[in-house]
Amino acid sequence: MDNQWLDTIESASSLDELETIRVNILGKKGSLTLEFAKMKDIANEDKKEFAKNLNEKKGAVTKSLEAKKTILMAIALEAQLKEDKIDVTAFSAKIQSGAFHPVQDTMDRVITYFQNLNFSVEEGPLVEDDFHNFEALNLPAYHPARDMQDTFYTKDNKVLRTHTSPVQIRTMMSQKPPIRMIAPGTVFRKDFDITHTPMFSQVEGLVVDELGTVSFANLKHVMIEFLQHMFGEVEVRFRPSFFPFTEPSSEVDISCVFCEGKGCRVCSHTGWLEVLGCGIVDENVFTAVGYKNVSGYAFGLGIERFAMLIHKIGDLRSLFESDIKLLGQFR
Ligand code: 2NM
Repeated sequence: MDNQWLDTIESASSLDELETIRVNILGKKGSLTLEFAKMKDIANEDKKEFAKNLNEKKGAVTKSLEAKKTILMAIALEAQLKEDKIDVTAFSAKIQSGAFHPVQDTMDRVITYFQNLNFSVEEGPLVEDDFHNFEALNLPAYHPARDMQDTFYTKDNKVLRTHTSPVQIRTMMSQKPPIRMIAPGTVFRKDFDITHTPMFSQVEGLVVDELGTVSFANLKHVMIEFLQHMFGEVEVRFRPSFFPFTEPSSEVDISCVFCEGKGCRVCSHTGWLEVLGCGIVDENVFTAVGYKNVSGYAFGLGIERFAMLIHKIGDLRSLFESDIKLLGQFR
């Protein structure tokens, strides 16, 4: 087919040039468009043949334009990719990324660990009444153990909870056994020195099931697995202790994470660090919440202490100063 336009299209060496060619052929005043305008001068009996011929040419031109465009685009892309090579050694603007606060990070890790063991996460009020914070926990009025808790009182004789145990009381009073729960949250004690802040974070846990099904051996196993998850390959030891709400009770130590048990200033040259308290729930607690024929274990720990041991932070105060320079180190 005699089609001079095809040669012109074939000669295009860039997309811009091809577009100019397209307009020159198919635009309002394009050469092919003008050919169509000649139709009116063609004798009626020749019109059909003329139109058929032009349409064929137009079809070939359109196809050729498309084909050429595809080729030129591929060439342009190739050229751009060569041009756009990234210099990975070039300096770039510093990006400031955020970090979780070590207390929040530690809290999240403890919560996630117990959620994966099917413990529910329960919450309760920060301002508590005497019953939930003390009475139901086997700490009757004038019990000497109440002095252990340096309590903040409100004017209407409520307390800022001194532990999260009132959440366990509320959960037991609103749910039937079995219970597998943790209570994470803020607690308050009138205690302010180099190792104590009046506000801090705790996680306490509680498991209750039919009488005889929950043992101290179960508690030991869960505590050992948990502590080795949090601190790595540490030794764990249980010392007999006392809490009003558990009997028997135990304090739990891990081998010192600073000196690996050899003895250093942090562990007072004992090789051991105390990290949590636990025990078998005292029958008086179950009586207070109306539970019968059950047994259970409970445990409690301070999140700031955990965070300090995990991140090797020497001074408790640095966890409360919100100093970005310091917190940025715990990314
Ligand atoms: C601890 C240590 C030992 C504890 C006991 C209870 C409850 F409500 F079940 F009686 N909740 N938490 C407990 C036991 C807490 O913290 C050092």
